[in-house]
Amino acid sequence: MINDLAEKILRSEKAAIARGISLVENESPQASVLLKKLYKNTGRAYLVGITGPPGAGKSTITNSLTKLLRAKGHTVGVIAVDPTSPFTGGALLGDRIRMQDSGTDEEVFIRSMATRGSLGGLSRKAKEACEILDASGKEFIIIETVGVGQSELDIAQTADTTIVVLVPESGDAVQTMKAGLMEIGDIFVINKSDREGSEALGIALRTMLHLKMTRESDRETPVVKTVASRGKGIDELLDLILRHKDYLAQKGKLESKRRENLLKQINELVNHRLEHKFWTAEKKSQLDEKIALISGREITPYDFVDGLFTDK
Ligand SMILES: Nc1nc2c(ncn2[C@@H]2O[C@H](COP(=O)(O)OP(=O)(O)O)[C@@H](O)[C@H]2O)c(=O)[nH]1
Ligand SMILES: [Mg+2]
Repeated sequence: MINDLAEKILRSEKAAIARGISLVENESPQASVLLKKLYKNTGRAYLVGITGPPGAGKSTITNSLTKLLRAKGHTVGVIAVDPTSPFTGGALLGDRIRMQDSGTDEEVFIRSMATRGSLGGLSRKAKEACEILDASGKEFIIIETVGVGQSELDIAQTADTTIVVLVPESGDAVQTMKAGLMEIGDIFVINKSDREGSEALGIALRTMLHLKMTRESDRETPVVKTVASRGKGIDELLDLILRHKDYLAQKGKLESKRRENLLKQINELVNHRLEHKFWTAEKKSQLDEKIALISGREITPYDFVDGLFTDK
């Protein structure tokens, strides 16, 4: 059955891709069987991460970018991770694209993943969903995440090219720096540049990026202004993505970036498995039993954990 599903995913059948991602999302034991079968067919897609504050226009940009890539004959997969609006966020994106022209397009696959369990789990699942899309032959995979927490930043960072979307009203550039977005952006987008303040944001951003460049990189991080709702600046954005792709390839950086991501992924898998194995029903009930005493300062958390590790 999984063999059959894998075959269909490799043939890029939409229903099979959807089923595969559901297995991943539900942490079905079959998910890892599937991922193992698909693995040798992955590594071919180019991953683009789009992150930034809620409402910055990430979905609108993803939508326009998808259409543009399709117009140029590329196949596209989209994973929208939106913990801030578990029920509508991603669905809106799907609907919007469906309402336009990608709904019946066999070469586009869009999926939103909401937080059901932990965010950490979500980051792992999003990456696994990307592997499925990759194996299905999508040339470009866009991952949209809200840039507000560590997990979201992790997801964004697994991309080959990470785009940070800012808007004039999202506050000043300093706030962006605090949120850790400055470090992860390969390309910065000032969206809603039809609004006041985009000039000032552009200047502040370029100044900070220039300082960053002189410190650590041989490449100046580009800033592009867009009005995504009118499709303005998206051509330029795609051009910058492709240029970054070339830059990574030429400098041998794509390979090292991906290897680093693999190491991270392996580490996450190990941690996940250890944690799962460690927390037996018995240990969980011990915790339930003792938590009141620990919080009442009668037992220290250190002694309690020592006990968990010595018990057998
Ligand atoms: N004025 C203006 N509105 C925009 C622009 N891009 C997107 N929007 C609107 O901003 C809102 C949030 O966009 P969305 O793509 O859902 O943001 P996300 O939360 O970052 O995914 C929507 O109502 C969009 O139509 C833009 O360039 N200018
Ligand atoms: Mg969105």
